[in-house]
Amino acid sequence: MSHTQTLPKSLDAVIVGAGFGGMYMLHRLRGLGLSARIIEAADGVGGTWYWNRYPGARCDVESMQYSFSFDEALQQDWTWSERFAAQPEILRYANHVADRFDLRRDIAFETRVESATYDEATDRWTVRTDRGDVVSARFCIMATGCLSAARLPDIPGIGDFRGETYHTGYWPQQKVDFTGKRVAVIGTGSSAIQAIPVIAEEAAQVTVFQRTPNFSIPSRNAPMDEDYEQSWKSDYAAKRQQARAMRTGILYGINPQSAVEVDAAERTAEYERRWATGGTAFMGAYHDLILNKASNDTAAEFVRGKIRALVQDPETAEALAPKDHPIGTKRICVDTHYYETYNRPNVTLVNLRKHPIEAITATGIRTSDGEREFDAIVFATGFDAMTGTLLRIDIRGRGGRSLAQDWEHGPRTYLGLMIAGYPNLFTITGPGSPSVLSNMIVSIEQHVDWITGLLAHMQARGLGCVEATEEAQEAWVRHGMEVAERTLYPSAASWYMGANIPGKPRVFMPYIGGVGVYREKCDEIAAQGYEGFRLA
Ligand code: FAD
Ligand code: N01
Repeated sequence: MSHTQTLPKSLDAVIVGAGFGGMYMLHRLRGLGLSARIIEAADGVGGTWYWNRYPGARCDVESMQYSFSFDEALQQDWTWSERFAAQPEILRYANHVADRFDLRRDIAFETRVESATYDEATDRWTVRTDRGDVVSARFCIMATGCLSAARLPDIPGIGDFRGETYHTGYWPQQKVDFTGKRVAVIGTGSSAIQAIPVIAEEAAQVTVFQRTPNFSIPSRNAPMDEDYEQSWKSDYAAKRQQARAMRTGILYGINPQSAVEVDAAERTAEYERRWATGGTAFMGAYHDLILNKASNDTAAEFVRGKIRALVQDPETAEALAPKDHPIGTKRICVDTHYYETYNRPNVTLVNLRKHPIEAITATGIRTSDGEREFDAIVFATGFDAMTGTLLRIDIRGRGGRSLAQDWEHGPRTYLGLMIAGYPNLFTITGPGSPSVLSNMIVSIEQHVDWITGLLAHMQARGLGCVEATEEAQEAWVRHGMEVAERTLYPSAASWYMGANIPGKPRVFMPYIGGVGVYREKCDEIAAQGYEGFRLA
């Protein structure tokens, strides 16, 4: 379905977003015999992997795990070319899924949902789009993504620059050619850390504007090893099952020991081993790295030592070595030659802690130590995460209450799946669920399967309305906060805490209890007749 075809006036379900979440939801709703359409702002499927086409964009969950598990033939047929897949390959995979399951005929592309309003009299949602569609649906499923509201910083003069500007999260479809150009990169989060080494190979000069350094682990990416691929494919069902029980939904070894229980030599050997293996499994070196500051310090110091060894200029190395947050409490980055890139003659780091940005000008960027001229500026400045995309839609629940007001002091959900006062509205990987702390395809499948189970339960009993109770929601929000406070996470000014957006409430948004534990909780609630939900 393209945007030129009109959306039906009435449907069982509207799904917003055609990333992995929306696509799988559509597939499952069809299985229930429900009429459903996806409404998607982009002109293609893939969500994150459609929008984030910046150089170096790549997954940091291994390809064998960052893929759908719901269809055995799909997981057997698809072949990944690298240990960690790059964005173009993941986008091809998303398109393959759309074609294989014939999803496109039910997707309205290039159409943005502007509002969703619940009507108590009819028990239905009215969804309005920027193309003037008005669709009535019993269920409204937000598969809008946690990292899909890209954000430009509030830097004075940002509109004055006359050269090229890019945001990593809205990268053009055509290749951007930086050959011979002077390029500024603002930001040093995961996106920047992936993009900088690749841009530096092409551009004449790259100047990185860093406010806060991040910890990054080498990916050790490599072409897919056929034996490794086979070891997964021959045992996919069991391996997926094990992954679903893990804290992050990723199957890797987590050492049950505490980092402070072992002696320094043993600890260093373990960190060296994980550093050599590469990837986020580094954080599994000891089970308590995110729980105990003393343990965390040992891992953080190990990585700082690596940075000092990799970066030749001592002042640059020191500026790149994070000291303001425990390792892992901001999303750990995974790179290919990031730190080494600063040894190139065409790459310069500007430490904004010493010399803050004062303004963007017509020709460049002015900091407190002077102005530098550029041909292009890359904003790798991140997202209004978890709540941003939802709150860009005017969502109205019972009695006209607005989600923006209800979440004024931070998001409140039951299980990250539903919101009290908003019947029949679901949020896939919403705040209050493990979501961004996990392999998100595992979390997406779990949410979609759970919602499908609930809708089947309702169908079987002739029920038309489900809503989270205020009491269940309050208890879940409290539990989420208690669990977060037992960890080191709240001590970092991260986007998990809303800290990257001026004025955003500082609340730890995802659920840190673990993917396996959370799944059990959701299943238990379902088994008890959907405890905490009102069904009618
Ligand atoms: P998305 O893929 O974000 O899709 C949401 C869709 O909703 C988008 O297409 C958007 O256009 C659409 N949409 C939003 N609002 C509206 C609206 N109002 N109207 C119409 N359409 C709308 N996760 C991992 O687990 N491992 C990784 O290695 C990893 N790497 C990442 C790298 C990058 C650069 C980024 C940004 C994220 C990464 N993630 C990673 C997280 C990633 O977002 C998820 O893995 C997953 O792709 C999310 O799928 P989704 O369907 O939930 O959301
Ligand atoms: O965004 P970020 P991202 N002046 O918010 C800086 C996923 N992802 O797009 O920390 C100067 O992490 C900001 O500085 P500071 C992953 O979940 C995964 O990189 O606020 N600088 C920071 O350095 C990730 O966590 C992969 O001081 C400013 C940067 O911009 C999430 O997406 C790859 C500024 C933003 O970093 C977001 O990552 C890519 C200003 N005014 C993304 N404003 C994988 O590899 C902001 N910054 C899996």
